Amino acid sequence: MAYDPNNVFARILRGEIPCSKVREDEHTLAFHDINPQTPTHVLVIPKGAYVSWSDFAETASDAEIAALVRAVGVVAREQGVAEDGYRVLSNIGPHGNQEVEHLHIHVFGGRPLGRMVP
Ligand code: DGP
Repeated sequence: MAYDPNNVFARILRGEIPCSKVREDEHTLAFHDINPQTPTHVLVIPKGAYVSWSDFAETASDAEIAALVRAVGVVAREQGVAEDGYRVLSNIGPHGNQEVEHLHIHVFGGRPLGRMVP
């Protein structure tokens, strides 16, 4: 799928839309979801223009991939959910109900999350 440079997360990255920032490094940005589903609901995104995990896995540098993985773990720790546990989720493509076509990882926590279906 082609990357749309005007998707909402691209606009957040360019500073055209505000966000409630949690952390940032050279390759990633983390911010609170506008419509939180759990007490902690943070989105972690790469700064590069990737729609899906496949795009990311096949074209991102090792440094970008490492930064995204690290950012998720750091966010969980810094948001105080690492000890009790949390859930990491990416919705990809139409079957995954991806709403924003810039790769993002949801970090959910702050309460028991139950079993995920499916
Ligand atoms: P999904 O693509 O279905 O994985 O979910 C996209 C998420 O992005 C959804 O939980 C709501 C969130 N979202 C959409 N627009 C904005 C926005 O402008 N700001 C923030 N912080 N979150 C947004």
